[in-house]
Amino acid sequence: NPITKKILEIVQTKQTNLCLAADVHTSAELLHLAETIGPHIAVFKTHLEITEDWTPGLGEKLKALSQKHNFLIFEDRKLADIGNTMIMQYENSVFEISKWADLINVHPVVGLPSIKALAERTSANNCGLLLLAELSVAGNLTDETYKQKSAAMAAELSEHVIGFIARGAFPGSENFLVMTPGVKLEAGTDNKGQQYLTPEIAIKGGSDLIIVGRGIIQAADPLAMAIEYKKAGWQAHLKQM
Ligand code: S5P
Repeated sequence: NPITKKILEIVQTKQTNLCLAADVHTSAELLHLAETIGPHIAVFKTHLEITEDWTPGLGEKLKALSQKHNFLIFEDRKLADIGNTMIMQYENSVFEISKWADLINVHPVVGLPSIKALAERTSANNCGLLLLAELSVAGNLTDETYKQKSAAMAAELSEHVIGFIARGAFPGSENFLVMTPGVKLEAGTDNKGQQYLTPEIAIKGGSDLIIVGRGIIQAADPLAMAIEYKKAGWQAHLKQM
Protein backbone atom coordinates (compact mmCIF):
# COMPACT_ATOMS: atom_id res chain seq x y z
CA ASN A 1 0.00 0.00 0.00
CA PRO A 2 1.45 3.41 -0.98
CA ILE A 3 0.39 5.04 2.31
CA THR A 4 2.13 2.32 4.36
CA LYS A 5 5.22 2.81 2.22
CA LYS A 6 5.08 6.55 2.77
CA ILE A 7 4.80 6.20 6.57
CA LEU A 8 7.69 3.75 6.73
CA GLU A 9 9.80 6.05 4.56
CA ILE A 10 9.06 9.00 6.86
CA VAL A 11 9.87 6.92 9.96
CA GLN A 12 13.24 5.93 8.50
CA THR A 13 14.15 9.32 7.04
CA LYS A 14 13.22 11.36 10.10
CA GLN A 15 14.13 8.61 12.57
CA THR A 16 10.90 9.04 14.46
CA ASN A 17 8.01 6.72 15.24
CA LEU A 18 6.10 9.43 17.03
CA CYS A 19 2.52 10.43 16.26
CA LEU A 20 1.43 13.62 18.00
CA ALA A 21 -2.18 13.66 19.25
CA ALA A 22 -2.81 17.37 18.71
CA ASP A 23 -5.80 17.62 21.02
CA VAL A 24 -6.03 21.42 21.20
CA HIS A 25 -9.00 23.73 20.88
CA THR A 26 -7.99 26.48 18.49
CA SER A 27 -6.74 26.49 14.94
CA ALA A 28 -3.84 28.74 15.99
CA GLU A 29 -2.67 26.12 18.52
CA LEU A 30 -3.14 23.36 15.96
CA LEU A 31 -1.07 25.17 13.33
CA HIS A 32 1.56 26.12 15.90
CA LEU A 33 1.99 22.47 16.93
CA ALA A 34 2.20 21.34 13.30
CA GLU A 35 4.81 24.00 12.57
CA THR A 36 7.00 23.50 15.64
CA ILE A 37 6.66 19.77 16.34
CA GLY A 38 6.12 18.74 12.71
CA PRO A 39 9.87 18.21 12.08
CA HIS A 40 9.97 15.54 14.83
CA ILE A 41 6.94 13.40 14.05
CA ALA A 42 5.82 10.89 11.46
CA VAL A 43 2.10 11.48 11.93
CA PHE A 44 0.01 14.43 13.18
CA LYS A 45 -3.29 13.24 14.66
CA THR A 46 -6.31 15.55 14.78
CA HIS A 47 -9.76 15.55 16.38
CA LEU A 48 -11.15 18.21 14.13
CA GLU A 49 -14.47 18.55 15.94
CA ILE A 50 -12.77 19.84 19.09
CA THR A 51 -11.39 22.86 17.20
CA GLU A 52 -13.62 25.71 18.40
CA ASP A 53 -12.84 28.03 15.50
CA TRP A 54 -12.65 25.59 12.61
CA THR A 55 -12.91 27.34 9.25
CA PRO A 56 -12.80 25.87 5.76
CA GLY A 57 -9.19 26.07 4.69
CA LEU A 58 -7.66 24.89 7.99
CA GLY A 59 -7.29 21.41 6.49
CA GLU A 60 -5.37 22.85 3.54
CA LYS A 61 -3.12 24.83 5.89
CA LEU A 62 -2.33 21.67 7.84
CA LYS A 63 -1.73 19.86 4.58
CA ALA A 64 0.78 22.51 3.51
CA LEU A 65 2.62 22.10 6.84
CA SER A 66 2.56 18.31 6.45
CA GLN A 67 4.32 18.71 3.11
CA LYS A 68 6.79 21.24 4.49
CA HIS A 69 7.79 19.03 7.43
CA ASN A 70 7.14 15.61 5.84
CA PHE A 71 4.49 14.07 8.07
CA LEU A 72 1.06 12.54 7.43
CA ILE A 73 -2.24 13.79 8.85
CA PHE A 74 -4.47 11.31 10.68
CA GLU A 75 -8.02 12.40 11.44
CA ASP A 76 -8.98 10.34 14.48
CA ARG A 77 -12.67 10.41 13.53
CA LYS A 78 -13.45 6.89 14.85
CA LEU A 79 -16.25 6.31 12.37
CA ALA A 80 -18.84 3.77 13.57
CA ASP A 81 -22.06 3.76 11.57
CA ILE A 82 -23.67 2.27 8.50
CA GLY A 83 -21.51 2.51 5.39
CA ASN A 84 -23.64 5.21 3.77
CA THR A 85 -23.46 7.47 6.82
CA MET A 86 -19.71 6.96 7.32
CA ILE A 87 -19.13 7.92 3.68
CA MET A 88 -21.13 11.13 4.20
CA GLN A 89 -19.20 11.87 7.41
CA TYR A 90 -15.95 11.32 5.53
CA GLU A 91 -16.81 13.20 2.33
CA ASN A 92 -19.59 15.68 2.97
CA SER A 93 -19.21 17.29 6.37
CA VAL A 94 -18.15 20.88 6.98
CA PHE A 95 -14.73 19.49 7.93
CA GLU A 96 -14.05 18.12 4.41
CA ILE A 97 -11.98 15.26 5.83
CA SER A 98 -11.53 13.60 2.44
CA LYS A 99 -9.67 16.67 1.15
CA TRP A 100 -6.81 16.59 3.59
CA ALA A 101 -6.61 13.46 5.75
CA ASP A 102 -3.95 10.88 4.86
CA LEU A 103 -5.30 8.44 7.46
CA ILE A 104 -8.67 7.84 9.11
CA ASN A 105 -9.98 5.18 11.48
CA VAL A 106 -13.13 3.11 11.91
CA HIS A 107 -14.53 0.86 14.61
CA PRO A 108 -14.67 -2.76 13.36
CA VAL A 109 -17.90 -3.25 15.36
CA VAL A 110 -19.89 -2.01 12.35
CA GLY A 111 -18.89 -5.03 10.27
CA LEU A 112 -17.24 -5.80 6.97
CA PRO A 113 -19.78 -4.63 4.35
CA SER A 114 -20.05 -1.11 5.79
CA ILE A 115 -16.29 -0.80 6.20
CA LYS A 116 -15.74 -2.12 2.68
CA ALA A 117 -18.04 0.58 1.30
CA LEU A 118 -16.14 3.25 3.23
CA ALA A 119 -12.76 1.73 2.31
CA GLU A 120 -13.42 2.04 -1.39
CA ARG A 121 -13.92 5.78 -0.92
CA THR A 122 -10.93 6.30 1.35
CA SER A 123 -8.69 4.46 -1.11
CA ALA A 124 -9.98 6.61 -3.97
CA ASN A 125 -8.64 9.60 -1.99
CA ASN A 126 -5.28 7.93 -1.22
CA CYS A 127 -6.30 7.81 2.43
CA GLY A 128 -5.21 4.85 4.57
CA LEU A 129 -7.78 3.17 6.80
CA LEU A 130 -6.98 2.01 10.35
CA LEU A 131 -9.16 -0.39 12.33
CA LEU A 132 -9.58 0.30 16.05
CA ALA A 133 -8.85 -3.28 17.10
CA GLU A 134 -7.99 -2.56 20.72
CA LEU A 135 -8.68 0.49 22.87
CA SER A 136 -6.46 1.89 25.58
CA VAL A 137 -9.16 2.61 28.12
CA ALA A 138 -10.02 0.56 31.20
CA GLY A 139 -13.08 -1.66 30.92
CA ASN A 140 -13.34 -1.47 27.13
CA LEU A 141 -14.96 -4.29 25.16
CA THR A 142 -12.14 -5.05 22.69
CA ASP A 143 -11.23 -8.53 23.92
CA GLU A 144 -9.09 -11.17 22.16
CA THR A 145 -12.01 -12.35 20.01
CA TYR A 146 -12.70 -8.80 18.88
CA LYS A 147 -9.04 -8.37 17.92
CA GLN A 148 -9.08 -11.66 16.00
CA LYS A 149 -12.20 -10.60 14.11
CA SER A 150 -10.62 -7.21 13.40
CA ALA A 151 -7.53 -8.95 12.01
CA ALA A 152 -9.69 -11.15 9.78
CA MET A 153 -11.47 -8.05 8.50
CA ALA A 154 -8.16 -6.31 7.76
CA ALA A 155 -6.98 -9.39 5.85
CA GLU A 156 -10.16 -9.25 3.71
CA LEU A 157 -9.67 -5.55 3.06
CA SER A 158 -5.90 -5.56 2.82
CA GLU A 159 -5.79 -3.31 -0.23
CA HIS A 160 -7.50 -0.54 1.80
CA VAL A 161 -6.65 -1.17 5.45
CA ILE A 162 -3.12 -0.17 6.40
CA GLY A 163 -3.16 -0.98 10.07
CA PHE A 164 -4.63 -1.04 13.51
CA ILE A 165 -5.00 1.04 16.60
CA ALA A 166 -3.93 -1.40 19.31
CA ARG A 167 -1.79 -1.75 22.44
CA GLY A 168 0.76 -3.79 20.52
CA ALA A 169 1.10 -6.57 17.96
CA PHE A 170 -1.40 -9.44 18.05
CA PRO A 171 -2.06 -12.53 15.94
CA GLY A 172 -3.01 -11.27 12.48
CA SER A 173 -1.43 -7.81 12.83
CA GLU A 174 1.87 -8.92 11.26
CA ASN A 175 1.36 -7.47 7.79
CA PHE A 176 -0.10 -4.21 9.06
CA LEU A 177 1.03 -1.15 10.96
CA VAL A 178 0.18 -0.95 14.65
CA MET A 179 -0.30 2.50 16.16
CA THR A 180 -0.55 2.70 19.94
CA PRO A 181 -2.28 5.46 21.91
CA GLY A 182 -2.16 5.78 25.68
CA VAL A 183 1.60 6.36 25.82
CA LYS A 184 3.47 8.46 28.38
CA LEU A 185 7.03 8.49 29.72
CA GLU A 186 5.57 7.28 33.02
CA ALA A 187 2.98 4.51 32.98
CA GLY A 188 -0.26 5.23 34.86
CA THR A 189 -3.79 6.49 34.31
CA ASP A 190 -5.58 9.83 33.91
CA ASN A 191 -8.47 8.94 36.25
CA LYS A 192 -10.86 9.18 33.29
CA GLY A 193 -10.28 5.68 31.95
CA GLN A 194 -7.07 6.26 30.03
CA GLN A 195 -4.22 3.81 30.73
CA TYR A 196 -0.64 4.63 29.81
CA LEU A 197 2.19 2.42 28.62
CA THR A 198 5.73 3.76 28.31
CA PRO A 199 7.21 4.16 24.80
CA GLU A 200 9.59 1.25 25.56
CA ILE A 201 6.79 -1.12 26.53
CA ALA A 202 4.64 -0.13 23.55
CA ILE A 203 7.45 -0.64 21.02
CA LYS A 204 8.62 -3.84 22.69
CA GLY A 205 5.05 -5.08 22.40
CA GLY A 206 5.21 -4.72 18.64
CA SER A 207 3.83 -1.23 18.12
CA ASP A 208 5.17 0.63 15.07
CA LEU A 209 4.11 4.13 16.06
CA ILE A 210 3.42 5.61 19.47
CA ILE A 211 0.61 8.16 19.80
CA VAL A 212 1.28 10.81 22.44
CA GLY A 213 -1.05 13.64 23.38
CA ARG A 214 -1.03 15.19 26.85
CA GLY A 215 2.46 13.85 27.59
CA ILE A 216 3.66 16.43 25.06
CA ILE A 217 1.05 19.13 24.68
CA GLN A 218 0.61 19.71 28.41
CA ALA A 219 4.35 19.87 29.06
CA ALA A 220 5.91 23.21 30.00
CA ASP A 221 7.97 22.96 26.80
CA PRO A 222 6.07 20.84 24.27
CA LEU A 223 8.83 20.97 21.66
CA ALA A 224 11.53 19.76 24.09
CA MET A 225 9.15 17.06 25.33
CA ALA A 226 8.31 15.94 21.78
CA ILE A 227 12.04 15.48 21.19
CA GLU A 228 12.23 13.37 24.39
CA TYR A 229 9.43 11.11 23.14
CA LYS A 230 10.98 10.93 19.69
CA LYS A 231 14.27 9.76 21.23
CA ALA A 232 12.56 7.30 23.58
CA GLY A 233 10.51 5.81 20.74
CA TRP A 234 13.47 5.59 18.38
CA GLN A 235 15.81 4.03 20.95
CA ALA A 236 13.16 1.44 21.78
CA HIS A 237 12.83 0.72 18.06
CA LEU A 238 16.59 0.30 17.62
CA LYS A 239 16.65 -2.15 20.57
CA GLN A 240 14.10 -4.30 18.77
CA MET A 241 16.28 -4.71 15.69
O1 S5P B 1 -7.98 3.52 22.39
C1 S5P B 1 -7.67 4.66 22.10
C2 S5P B 1 -7.73 5.13 20.78
C3 S5P B 1 -7.30 6.41 20.50
S1 S5P B 1 -7.18 6.88 18.86
N1 S5P B 1 -7.21 5.50 23.05
C4 S5P B 1 -6.82 6.79 22.80
O2 S5P B 1 -6.39 7.47 23.73
N2 S5P B 1 -6.92 7.28 21.50
C5 S5P B 1 -6.58 8.69 21.20
O3 S5P B 1 -5.21 8.93 21.51
C6 S5P B 1 -7.37 9.73 22.03
O4 S5P B 1 -8.56 10.11 21.36
C7 S5P B 1 -6.40 10.87 22.17
O5 S5P B 1 -6.48 11.74 21.05
C8 S5P B 1 -5.03 10.19 22.14
C9 S5P B 1 -4.44 9.96 23.51
O6 S5P B 1 -4.24 11.17 24.18
P1 S5P B 1 -3.41 11.29 25.53
O7 S5P B 1 -3.54 12.73 25.89
O8 S5P B 1 -4.03 10.38 26.54
O9 S5P B 1 -1.99 10.89 25.18
